Amino acid sequence: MATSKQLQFIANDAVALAVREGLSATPRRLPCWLLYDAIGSDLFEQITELPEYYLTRTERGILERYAGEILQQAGPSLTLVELGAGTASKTCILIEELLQRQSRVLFYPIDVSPSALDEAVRQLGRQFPALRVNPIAADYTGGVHALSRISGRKLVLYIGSSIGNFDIPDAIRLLRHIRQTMRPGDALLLGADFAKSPRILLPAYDDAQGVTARFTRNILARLNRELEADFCLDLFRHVALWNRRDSRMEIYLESTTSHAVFIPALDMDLLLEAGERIHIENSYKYTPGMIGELLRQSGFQLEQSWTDYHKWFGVHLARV
Ligand code: AVI
Repeated sequence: MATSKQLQFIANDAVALAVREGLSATPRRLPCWLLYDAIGSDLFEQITELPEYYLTRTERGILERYAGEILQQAGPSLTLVELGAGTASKTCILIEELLQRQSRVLFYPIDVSPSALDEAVRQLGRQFPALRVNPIAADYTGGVHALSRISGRKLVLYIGSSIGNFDIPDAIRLLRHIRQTMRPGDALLLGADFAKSPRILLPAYDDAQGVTARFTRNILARLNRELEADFCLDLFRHVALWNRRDSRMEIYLESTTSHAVFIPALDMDLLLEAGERIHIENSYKYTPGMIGELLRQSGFQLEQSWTDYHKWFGVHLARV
């Protein structure tokens, strides 16, 4: 049990602030970045390998098939930068192709997780001795800031459809911010999921093995670990819905019964009704028109797009 002084300290940090704000709101919500503690990041890695979660392997397929064309289009003498790089597992495809074109390649993976960056440095160092990796541990704001200090012609990678977890105005804000750090000749490579039938989308976010449900419920387990909350995970159902009007998957945790929860670090009592939902995440699914518009409103010009056979996923090259 933490002392009251420790609890006070915890209550001041970003997690506590976000939880207090989100769980006091109507309807209740939690920000999706809270999903990614060490356990959540591990569960997300498992999601990317699920048969229903087509996104990762489809994007990987596009990169494998079109790496040469993408780099040709991006231009000569590139420095690679990746936002939200994680372990940079898909980026290897571009690095391998780039090393055939340039004798010297510099790669700046940017991520909040120092352990993911360590893993990236280790793996890439083993696989590509000629590659120079300069990891930057930072969140989006700090990471985008770091971008402006990188010299040379940049290819900025923002792949994995992470942009889809931002609401449209926030996505535009983030892309504008990225754009401000780029110079003429630099390029952005954006990976984004396309809108498709809910028959494909719903299982991708509610898989048969229940890994995605565990990933979502881990957000409450995190609050139990970090804020000493007493959420009973079995009282929450993972709900994945397709919102056709807004072109997004919506993820919720639904309380199956009316019950109370106490969060000591926030001195906060919650009374949840049976059927009440806590919104956890949106995952936008774009049409080609939405992508062009998103980039245009962010000050980019869409130059070329690559997709897979089913047109399920797109990788887009844009310039300032
Ligand atoms: C990280 N992000 C692109 C994932 C997505 O598909 O929106 C997060 C995720 N949530 C549930 N499954 C995967």
